[in-house]
Amino acid sequence: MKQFIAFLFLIGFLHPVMAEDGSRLWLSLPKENIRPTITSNKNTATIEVAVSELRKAWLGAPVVLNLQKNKETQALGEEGFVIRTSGGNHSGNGSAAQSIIITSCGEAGLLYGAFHLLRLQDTGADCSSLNITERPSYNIRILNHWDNLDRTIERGYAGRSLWIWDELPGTLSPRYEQYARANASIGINATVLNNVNASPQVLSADYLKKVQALADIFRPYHLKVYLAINFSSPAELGGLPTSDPLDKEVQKWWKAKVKEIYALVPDFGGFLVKANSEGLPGPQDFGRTHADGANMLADALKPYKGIVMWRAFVYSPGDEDRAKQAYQEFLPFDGKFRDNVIIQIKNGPVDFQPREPFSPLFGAMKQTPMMAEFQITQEYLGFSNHLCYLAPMWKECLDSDTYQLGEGSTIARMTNGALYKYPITAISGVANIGDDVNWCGHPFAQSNWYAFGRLAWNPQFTSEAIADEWIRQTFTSDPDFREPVKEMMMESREAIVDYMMPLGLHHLFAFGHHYGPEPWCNVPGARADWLPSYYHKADERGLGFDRSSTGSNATAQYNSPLCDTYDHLETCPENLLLWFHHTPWTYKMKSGRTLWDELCYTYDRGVQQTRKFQQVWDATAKYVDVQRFTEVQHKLRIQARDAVWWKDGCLLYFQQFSKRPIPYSIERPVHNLPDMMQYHIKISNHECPPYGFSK
Ligand code: GCW
Repeated sequence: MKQFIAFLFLIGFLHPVMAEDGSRLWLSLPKENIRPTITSNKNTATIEVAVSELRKAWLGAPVVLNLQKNKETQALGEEGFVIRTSGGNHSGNGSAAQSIIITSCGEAGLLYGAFHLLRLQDTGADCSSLNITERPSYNIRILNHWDNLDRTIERGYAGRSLWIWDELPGTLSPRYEQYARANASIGINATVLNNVNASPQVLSADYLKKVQALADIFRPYHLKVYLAINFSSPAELGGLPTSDPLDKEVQKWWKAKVKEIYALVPDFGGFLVKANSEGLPGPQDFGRTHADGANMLADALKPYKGIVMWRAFVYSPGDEDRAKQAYQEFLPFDGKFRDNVIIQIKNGPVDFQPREPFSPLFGAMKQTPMMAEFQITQEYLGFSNHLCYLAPMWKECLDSDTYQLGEGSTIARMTNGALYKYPITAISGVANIGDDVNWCGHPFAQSNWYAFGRLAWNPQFTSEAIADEWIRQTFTSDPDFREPVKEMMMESREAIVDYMMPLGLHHLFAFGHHYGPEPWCNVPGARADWLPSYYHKADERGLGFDRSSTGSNATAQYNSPLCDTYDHLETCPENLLLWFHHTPWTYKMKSGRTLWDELCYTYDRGVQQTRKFQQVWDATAKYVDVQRFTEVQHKLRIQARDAVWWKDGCLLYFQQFSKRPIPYSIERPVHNLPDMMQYHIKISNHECPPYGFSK
């Protein structure tokens, strides 16, 4: 053992790349020697952060931070900024320029400008002649933590919650500030601290003091705090006989609670609400509507400029196709919400699957602000074991055309104020952050936190450009590392779709934890819509959910021409085929293969991709420190093994229905279906490895 440790120490010592444990994230390394002057025309806590960030790491020309209202800065808003170089002869990082001036009409703009300048430096941009204007696309760029008060995290795979509630408000972990700093560096300006499956306790006087302590730390970083609330808090916490939103005492209770919150946190953002969803309480428990519930809270928050983010993630176990229910339930309330309510809609109509079509609600509401909810944590994408760069998946949704106001009504433009001038615009992501040293469990999962921030700032950025920035800041700019790794990131989501759920398959997951495949899963007494067979509908004829006009008619929820495109087998995009159509095994795909053969080839392609990722990564050893190299290598091995497990499990199971051979040119199964049906991939909720199988 001792010898082994000595060996590890030696390779660490001899290794050309400085040791890193991932805790730095993508942030600039402090620089020791060069100290250009950094000045500002005003001093506030936020401007001080901006100044100190530049003092720590900026190597170029002197920088002036200029808080100034003029026509240009006012047009960019308080979070927007201008960066210009002045004087000097221009070369390299701006050191030849006389100075660089960052101007904004808001202190937040100066903070974001400072981080932008550092990003330019760290990504190797030419800073000699800058003329940059930037403003964020959405007003609210918010993380949703599904963190419970006992520090477990629902669907969290990177350790325990960052918030050490027991110690707050007395003891303040240094990580609180580091968290705020990381968010500020990518423009995230809001955070919901607790799980949408909310405990009423978070609104107790004790907890609100803890919330206050966090808000105080976050404030200089321009990070606003929001809370998820439990709709029956008036009864459960306040002891009232009811939580009926039309009850005067209930309304009074919420008003008093909101007043108490703002006394502690004057810039509190508002509430996120999961109501009448998956067994949680809500207005319907009292015969009231989503609008009644949301508006009651909105009225309490309005005097303080607080908002309500009301989630549309609702579905019940009846006969109706789950994918249709949010639309059916919410559309009747279009235009019935207060102006400080925004409806938060998951990207797809079911639930963060590796691939879904976009939620048709985005193309339906005409008088209600809507915001997208993405999942940064990889509940359905291999937890923090699988390398999956999510920007392409989010872009796929944001760039989807809803056709609501004709061509070009993309989800990005439907929600960011381009097409509707609502007072609030927002975008949210379910956080993948925990107390692991590297924050996100998988070193590459950090790229998803990063990408969420960058896309929330500007959904027009390309996934590739964001990956490029992230790699340069997190690892190295060396093209021999950067290019292959970027390609791997860009292909990673599609690879996962291929080996987990290609061609529009969805929800084939094991019950409860959602890690491995269990298309056969049948938990006695479980709700039908929580079981894979509800979604894949495999039978001797074929595979897939008929959501066309001959089936559940979910296709009709999309605007023309999409409703027709999706409705017909021949025009439906093949990557959504089994989402919308129960398709015969013999159906001829565009490749000329039958559906069955295509399915086999696609699963196999996914497996082959994971092998390729291993090769790509192993070849990067000399560019990466030992710790991060080994961590990724280890996780890619798990991923490659899981991919085979997925392929064998799904193909062998579906083969029982297709009764066709797995094409002989692809890899043969290495597992037996009866074994797979008996064993589950073993995972524990908080840490993914140790890897193994259990009964
Ligand atoms: O994706 C499902 C998850 C639940 C989650 C729920 C939701 C927080 O499996 O864990 O609960 O969605 O989004 O409300």
